[in-house]
Amino acid sequence: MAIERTLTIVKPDGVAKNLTGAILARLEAAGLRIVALKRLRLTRAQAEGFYSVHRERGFFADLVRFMTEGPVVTAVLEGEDAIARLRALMGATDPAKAAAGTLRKDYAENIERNVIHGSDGPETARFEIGFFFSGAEML
Ligand code: 3AN
Repeated sequence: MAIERTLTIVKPDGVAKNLTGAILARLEAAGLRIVALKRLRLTRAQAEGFYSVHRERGFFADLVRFMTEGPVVTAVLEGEDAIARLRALMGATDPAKAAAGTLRKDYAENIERNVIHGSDGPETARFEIGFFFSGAEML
């Protein structure tokens, strides 16, 4: 297995509920290492840019509104097979379909307010890491 880097976001619902530490602790306990970390409030333009692959979807406007409603905490995670492992720890997009023991099963309200984002592949991870962090911010 290769060492990979991936991007996670504790979404506004997770930050508002003070779950940032609990969520990051679960990722660390599973062997993923935080190599960069920041808290910020996305502008509308940033949220639209980050989720531009979804711009034609019916839920896009709601998604942008949700992702800008309050601060998020975003991190770069490193580890073996980090991209797939983060996705497995998150669980399915819809928490009603998420497996027991996943973050979304435990903490998410619904398919939109689902507490955590994780890159879905190597190309997305590269784009998403570069969206938030410069090389000098990842050690
Ligand atoms: P994931 O976050 O599991 O990769 P994506 O990339 O398909 O899921 O969707 C991005 C985000 O868009 C989701 N995390 C969720 O907040 C929102 N979303 C996805 N599908 C729906 C939907 N059917 N209705 C409302 N929001 C959705």
